[in-house]
Amino acid sequence: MPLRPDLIDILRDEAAPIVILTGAGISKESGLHTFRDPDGIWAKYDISDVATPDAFVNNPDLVHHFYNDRRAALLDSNIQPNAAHHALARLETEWPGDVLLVTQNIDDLHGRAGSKNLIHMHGELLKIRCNHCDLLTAWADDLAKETACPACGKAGGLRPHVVWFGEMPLEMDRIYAALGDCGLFMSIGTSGNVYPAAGFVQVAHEEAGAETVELNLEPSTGATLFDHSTYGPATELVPAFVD
Ligand code: BV8
Repeated sequence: MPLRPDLIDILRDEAAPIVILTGAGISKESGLHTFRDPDGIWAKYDISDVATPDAFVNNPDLVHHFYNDRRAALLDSNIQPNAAHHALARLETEWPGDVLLVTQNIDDLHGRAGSKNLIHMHGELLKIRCNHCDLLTAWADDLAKETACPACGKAGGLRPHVVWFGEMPLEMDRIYAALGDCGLFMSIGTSGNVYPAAGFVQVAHEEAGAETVELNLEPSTGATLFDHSTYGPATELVPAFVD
């Protein structure tokens, strides 16, 4: 069922805490690829070759190449936050209650748009970390080619700061605490295929009794789990929702 405008007014009057989950669809109109659409990243690469801990052990050069290509795409000057990213940054400043933005995206477009209360649950493309000493630092072309960590000196541990399949997503305690206390949960631009993110709607519904809203180009895998849904491009739906 579509979201009733008076529901948002009621939630605003209550200063209801909001948790927003975003996925690759919100960055599509900025020019970045999604994963599971026909022209998506997983149509060109096999997940098991590039996005698992085993892939990095078996072929680190391919994994570095995969993420370096995506860094180059993200750093293209044509790639900028779009109207949906900006609208969510506005929501954070204008909403009377807490707004937590949880993104599965490893791009930096939410941050560039001005969102501050932001969790990158699957990591950040423009950071690199050391498996040996947990050094977390900004990615740099020469650093990625180093074999030794500049902090601990050990070789072979520098890896993209991303959460691969089989690894624990980041800041889960903080995310579940916010889900258990929210009045509104929104899911934007995600196909609902990857857990634990795909299960957040049920946590918000069952533990917090939250209203749940899906904004996406098309019904996601878990579309029936949402109380309300609206379908179309994020650059239209999200500003319309916020403003
Ligand atoms: C974990 C790396 C334990 C970073 C990514 C069975 C077997 C084996 C494993 C599992 C299993 N069941 C569950 C699992 C666990 C597994 C999993 O979910 N597998 C799936 C495939 C079944 N999950 C994990 O391993 C996770 N870790 O579970 O740890 C645990 C247990 C309990 C509690 C906590 C932890 C780790 C998952 C991390 C995966 N990392 N990638 C990278 O290289 O980017 S996943 C990858 O998918 C990306 O990170 C991406 O963010 C994520 C989600 O994809 P979406 O963002 O949804 O993108 P997608 O293309 O799918 O959809 C885009 C949507 O946008 C579409 O619906 C489209 O219609 C829409 N759209 C398009 N254009 C627009 C639009 N919408 C609006 N406007 C538009 N213009």
